[in-house]
Amino acid sequence: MLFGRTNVNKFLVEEQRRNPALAGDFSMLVSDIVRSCKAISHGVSRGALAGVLGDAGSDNVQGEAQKKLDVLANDAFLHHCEWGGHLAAMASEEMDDIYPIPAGNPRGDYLLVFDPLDGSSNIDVNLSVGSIFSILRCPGDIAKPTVEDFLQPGTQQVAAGYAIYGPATMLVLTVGNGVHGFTLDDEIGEFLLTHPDLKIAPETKEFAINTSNERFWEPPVRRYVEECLAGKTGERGKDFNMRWIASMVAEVHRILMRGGVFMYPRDSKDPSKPGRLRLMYEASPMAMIIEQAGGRASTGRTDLLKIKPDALHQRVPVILGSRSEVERLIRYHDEYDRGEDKPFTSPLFAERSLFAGGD
Ligand code: AFP
Repeated sequence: MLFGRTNVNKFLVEEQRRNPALAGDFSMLVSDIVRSCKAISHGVSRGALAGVLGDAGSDNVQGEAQKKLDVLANDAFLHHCEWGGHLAAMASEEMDDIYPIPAGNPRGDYLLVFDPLDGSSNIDVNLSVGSIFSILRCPGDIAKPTVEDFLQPGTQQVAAGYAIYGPATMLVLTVGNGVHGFTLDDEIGEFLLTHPDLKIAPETKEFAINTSNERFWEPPVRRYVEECLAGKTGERGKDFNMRWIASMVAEVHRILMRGGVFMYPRDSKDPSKPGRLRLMYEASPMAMIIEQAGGRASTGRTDLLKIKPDALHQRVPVILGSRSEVERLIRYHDEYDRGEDKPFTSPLFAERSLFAGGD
């Protein structure tokens, strides 16, 4: 087995031969992304030894305090992906505006969107974090890429993936032909195919949601969670487990490995934000991965992949994972919107007008 495993480069070349639509330098672009992830993995694993823990002393466009590793990971993506000639521009959760490929470097007709370090609150406590990316084609003039070029629904993604920096570093990738997992072999510096054709179990007994936000949830989500908590004696007739890692990459990875449902739903915490997670950097790429693995991804009312972004840093409600659970949650939203849901135990959530409205 030592020499038998497919590395990510071979996998990509084979995918490109299978699908001629993955034009020209696609596999080389993904190789640049892979190099970024290896560099970030190295920084994350060195932690305090490399002096990379702690705050950077700056805020990102969302007004969130940046960690040193947020900034370093962002720089790693820019540095590894700006010179290859495959991209017209990049957009990052950590940058206010799009980043056109600097003058002097050749440009290609792909766009790269990324969250360089997801789950940054986990960095300083040595827990799992990850990077998320999405590749689009540039529909406009590659000499003058604009924000509008990036505002495409998730269905237009050419590829999506993430790297998880956990006990082992893994890369999980889809180019529209299933979802495949590669594990980084530090000794040879390569990602090797270890988890081909991942499929999400359709049924589950695990859910992930930040229950400290319970008072802000809409009634359909409260109904779902109440039923899970009631366990064997309740509506669902089985006991559930709850998990919360505070890194979407880690939650999605667990769901890919053994099923489950992840929710960061619409809530009333901050009326200016319809959800916590970012559509282009988190929701769309993860939705592509989840659906390619046989799961389902929704806001509760709309398929995540069908949403055309209005803005680069737009936020959305996210419900994704095992198909049957997500479909149950969609049904609960529908029943609530049509006034056909069951009464709720809490008077707060029986007050329909508090949460009325769409996504
Ligand atoms: P950061 O990368 O900005 O730390 O955010 C991570 C994240 O967007 C997502 O990965 C988690 O699911 C979510 O935030 C966790 O948020 P809370 O635990 O604070 O609710």
